[in-house]
Order: sequence, then C-alpha cells, then structure tokens
Amino acid sequence: RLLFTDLDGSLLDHYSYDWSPAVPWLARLRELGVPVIPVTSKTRSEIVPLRRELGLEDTPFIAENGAVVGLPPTWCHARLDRIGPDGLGIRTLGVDIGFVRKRLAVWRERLGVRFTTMSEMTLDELVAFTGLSEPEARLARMREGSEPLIWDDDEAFLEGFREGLAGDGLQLVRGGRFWHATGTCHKGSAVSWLISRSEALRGRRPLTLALGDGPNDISMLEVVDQAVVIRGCHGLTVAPKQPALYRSEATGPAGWAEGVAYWWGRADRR
Ligand code: 2M8
Ligand code: MG
Ligand code: MG
Repeated sequence: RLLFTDLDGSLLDHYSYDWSPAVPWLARLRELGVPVIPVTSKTRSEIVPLRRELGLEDTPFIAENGAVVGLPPTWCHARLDRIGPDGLGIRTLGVDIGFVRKRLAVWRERLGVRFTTMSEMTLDELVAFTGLSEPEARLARMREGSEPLIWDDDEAFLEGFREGLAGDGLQLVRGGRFWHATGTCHKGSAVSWLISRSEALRGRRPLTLALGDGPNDISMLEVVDQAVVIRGCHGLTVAPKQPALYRSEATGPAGWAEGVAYWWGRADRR
C-alpha cells in the first residue's frame, strides 16, 4: 500500500501548520510499513526538514506540484537515478524555474495584467501573508520548478493569461493561498510516475490512497484507487472523477485522520 498526501490544509492545519491530530495514524502507518508520501506545492528545501519532523525520512516526496520528486535509497533505481551526497535521489519532471519566471514577465507585459510573484514579495510580506516563520519563508522561496503568485487583477483576465502560458507549455494551478505557475506536470502525473516506479521495483501494483483539500489535488485524487477530499477553507467545488471518494467532516489534520480511518481503519475495507 501507498498513501499520498497534500500537506497544507490536509496533513497540516491551513493556519497553524500543526499536525498533532494525525500523529496516531502516522505512527500506525509507520508500524505497518506503509509509506506516507507528501505531495505538495512546497519546495524540496521546505520538505527535507519537515519530513524529518513528521518521521517520514524513509519515504519519497513530491515537491512543487509534481515538478520535483525525492527518492530515498530504497526507491532509487541504480542505473536511472542520480543520487546526491545526502543519499536522496532527485528526479525533476518539470521545467526550469528561470524559464517559468521569464515567461510570467513576458505575459504580464503583453496582456497588461497585475499579479505579484512570490519572488517579488519581501520576506516580511511573505511571512505576513502565509503565517510561515522567517526561516520557513526563506525555504519556500527556494523554488526549482514552480512560481507561486497572487492575482491582483480581475478574475476575468485569468483565462487569457492561462492561454498565453499554455502556448509556452506552462499552466496555472490553484493552491491554498497562491496560484502556482508550473510546467505541464501536475500532482497526478508525478503520483502516477511514483506508482509505476513502485511497481517496477517491487513487482506488483500497490493499493493507493490520496488525500487533499485544494483544486491542485484533483489530478492526484483521480489517479489513485481510493481518495479523500478534506473539508477546507477554500471549498473544493469541482468534483474529482473518482468513484471511491470520501469527503471528510473535519478540516485539516483531523479530517486527514478521519479519511485514513474511513478507508483503512477496518480490515474489511482493505
Ligand atoms: C504555497 O503553497 C500553498 C499550498 O497549497 C498555497 O498555495 O497556499 C507554497 O509557496 C509553499 O511553498 C508554501 O510553503 C506555502 C505556505 O503557505 O504556500
Ligand atoms: Mg492543500
Ligand atoms: Mg498543497
């Protein structure tokens, strides 16, 4: 079995980033040997210390909405992956951040639309807007394949902006507080890639569960066997194409624990 999870608003509380209601399930899944795989908008630099705190240092992770995949040694393919000095294999499935930023500037100029990218915000502004601490905000700015932005213009102009970016092979996905400009990979494509990797390494297809609260989670909720929409502050209005879907009553990490218990809490549901 494999469990894929969004972080902000799902495993972590949207406001406080606390995960204590999920701790008993994290411990249980660890005992059972079920990898809990973060799939997030966060950067690799943010995830590396966070997964240590969460006790997830042996499991893979997907950063920046599918642009970056981190693989611990047991998930690496000796011939295919380049393994870093920290023992972590890194796969980039997206496009270079320099290209993303360049094209954002071009379309802003051409269409005359207004938005603020994360790299244009001061550290103080970012801290105030996200509630992250200053050191955490620094790590959030170390982007490799996606740029978060705040739309300061009429929603009606979003469509034209989207079309412009699409011509460059870029897309815009909605996270919690930000829009994220990335390549054509998304959470779903990166999750599918990891499922295939697991199958190649272990010789059989795992049973998969995914949990998320935002529009950028829909693609991953659709490629797994079982899914949970966590009740959120931004309200997921689009329904994922997923017959095995549970919607939690509780929000954040309490909803996360509720969703895991719904699918995997009783032996007859496995
Ligand atoms: C951004 O991601 C969240 C999650 O969906 C959002 O869009 O609101 C990212 O920039 C991430 O790197 C950062 O940690 C987070 C902080 O709230 O915001
Ligand atoms: Mg979220
Ligand atoms: Mg997220």
